Amino acid sequence: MAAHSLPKTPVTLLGLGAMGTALARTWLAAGHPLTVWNRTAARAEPLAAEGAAVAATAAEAVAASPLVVVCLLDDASVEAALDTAVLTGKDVVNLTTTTPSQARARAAWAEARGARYLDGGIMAVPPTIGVPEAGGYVFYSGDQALFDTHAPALAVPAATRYVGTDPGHAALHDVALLSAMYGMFAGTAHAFALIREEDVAPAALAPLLTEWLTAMAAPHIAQTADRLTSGDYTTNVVSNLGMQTAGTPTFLTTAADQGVSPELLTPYFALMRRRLAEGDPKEDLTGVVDLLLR
Ligand code: FVH
Repeated sequence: MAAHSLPKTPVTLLGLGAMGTALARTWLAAGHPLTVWNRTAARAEPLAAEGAAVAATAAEAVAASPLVVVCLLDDASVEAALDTAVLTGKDVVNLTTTTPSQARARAAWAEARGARYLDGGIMAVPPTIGVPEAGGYVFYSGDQALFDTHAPALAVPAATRYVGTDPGHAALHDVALLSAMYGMFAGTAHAFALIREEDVAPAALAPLLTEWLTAMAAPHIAQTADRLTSGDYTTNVVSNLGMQTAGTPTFLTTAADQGVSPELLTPYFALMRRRLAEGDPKEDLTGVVDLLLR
């Protein structure tokens, strides 16, 4: 039998919020028998019309399929939903955003109930689910045999990236990337605030910001990783810590002159000053990473 005509793995999905509904539609479109459950039953109605079986309870939904995907609000809602379900022999894939320690505890919790467990961190938003060209993907970590068994079904909504057997590592990667994203959002908020009262259109600044951040990001990230690996923070430094710290009053004074709060910049500048006081002015900014670990 050709691979494309093999029977598709039945999937149970708990959670029909914005993300769960997007996931559900991709499995239905790919021909997977799909059973869904949602706390608020009305949210399942459109999917029933599209071919999903709707379970009355989470326990009934879990019983319906070997592969149980959970996409709920938070870890507490996962525990509430799975509380009375029989997990023995099930493959549980939890795509709910949690902390790494919650993911590890949830893995132990599921395994103690006889399930295999895989955790996931979704690096996509609902409109990009089922749209491969949008570039979204899901980090997975935990039981590798489960991942290997269900890789084709898991790849239906978005590309997959397996990051190891530690069930906390998908969440760790997810939170690391999103934390970096919020730092970038903070910088762009400050930049837009600086021009807000001037005769500079936000739409004119936007492409300049995009171009600059894109040009800076790749070399900065790669060099930081190389220096953290080698422990050498001073060789071939282009813009050193001493020079950059000396420049910080320019940014703070400009913010004050523009009537902009410096509160998004000052934490990072304080770390630069501390590193300069304790370290070597010829370093780059990598030493800030070490300061954060104290
Ligand atoms: N939407 C996004 O942009 C992001 C993209 C990255 C990944 N996140 C995470 O995905 C999880 C689900 O997010 P969502 O967008 O589907 O969230 P909501 O639309 O708010 O739906 C929440 C669902 O959770 C159910 N729920 C909440 N509390 C409970 C509970 N105590 N017991 C059972 N179910 C619960 C809720 O049910 P209802 O309110 O419809 O009855 C929804 O099904 C999330 O971890 C994101 O961080 C999304």
